Amino acid sequence: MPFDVEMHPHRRYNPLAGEWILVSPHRTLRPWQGQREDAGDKPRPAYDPGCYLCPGNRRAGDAVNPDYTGAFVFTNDFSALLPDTPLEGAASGKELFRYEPVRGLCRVICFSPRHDLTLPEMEESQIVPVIETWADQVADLSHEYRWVQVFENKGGAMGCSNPHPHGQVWAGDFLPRIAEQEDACQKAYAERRGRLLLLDYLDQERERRERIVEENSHWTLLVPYWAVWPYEMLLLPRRPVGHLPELTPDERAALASILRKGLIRYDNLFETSFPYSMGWHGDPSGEGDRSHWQLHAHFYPPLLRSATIRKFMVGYEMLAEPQRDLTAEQVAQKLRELPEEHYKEKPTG
Ligand code: H2U
Ligand code: ZN
Repeated sequence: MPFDVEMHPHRRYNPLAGEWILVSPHRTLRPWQGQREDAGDKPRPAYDPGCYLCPGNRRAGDAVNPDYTGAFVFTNDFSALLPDTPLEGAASGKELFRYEPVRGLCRVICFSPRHDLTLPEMEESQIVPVIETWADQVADLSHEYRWVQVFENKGGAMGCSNPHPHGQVWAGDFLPRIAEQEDACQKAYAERRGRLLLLDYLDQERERRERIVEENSHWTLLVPYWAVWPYEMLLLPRRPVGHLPELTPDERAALASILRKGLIRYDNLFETSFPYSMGWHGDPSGEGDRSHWQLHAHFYPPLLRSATIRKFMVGYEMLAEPQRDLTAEQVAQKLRELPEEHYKEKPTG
């Protein structure tokens, strides 16, 4: 029997990060057992007096949230990065004990005053202000900081402490490891080919149509060929865009739409509020040519087989390299076949 990617173990290359992953599709030939047990998603009140993100409530220290109505941003009361780290007196350490001081800041972004909503349950018109806020934060912080990481950590499975819809932004004066890898890979590709890595990739995905989950006139949402997490997705604008502030009003509206649709598919997969970490990668700020960067968002959900059965990155993955069973093509098909309407909107009885 000749080699078949749908049947035989192989490695796939991630050209964006410059990493390999192991794919073992023969392990999924056993029948699909997508059981649907209760993940403990309880209905929540629109306002929770004990929530530190709800309007009017007290946070750590003495801060009190205003009676905000749209998106609301505040400085993280427990920031991992600080703007005033002393630089004087810092050496660079010895060869085997290197360090560098870092400066930065962390903010929390509430997506809505409503405690009971999540992005896929919000209207497109309510998601647009979230996108505006992301873009404004990047525009504001990239003057001072080299890497501005906008992200959302959703669900207890991802260690998120509060179900109130919110994300974060961390800005720092250094290029973190993943940003550095993506920068180097995109730069090398652009130098070699004179084109953008992710736009070339997108063109070929749009021809093959094996891994695309959702598309509109400005955006494509797909399961990347090199996905590591079972239901990982990559979201790309179709024209060259460096970072969120460059998006036109039309592109922002189309983004709200595709985000909502894609996240509804996620929720519908196991009929649960689907946990994930998602975040934006745009061009790093600072001097130098940045034209090799293409804006994109990654979605990394931990769930594997049901609302409670997650993939663990352990053993071989921690010690050798990431591995998956389901292929990216199988997953994209599964996501495409799901209903477009949110499962909570289904008429009951
Ligand atoms: P999670 O997405 O990890 O749940 O983060 C919520 C953030 O809110 C977390 O980074 C911050 C935590 O530091 N926080 C405050 O800034 N003020 C508070 O009163 C509680 C939590
Ligand atoms: Zn709340």
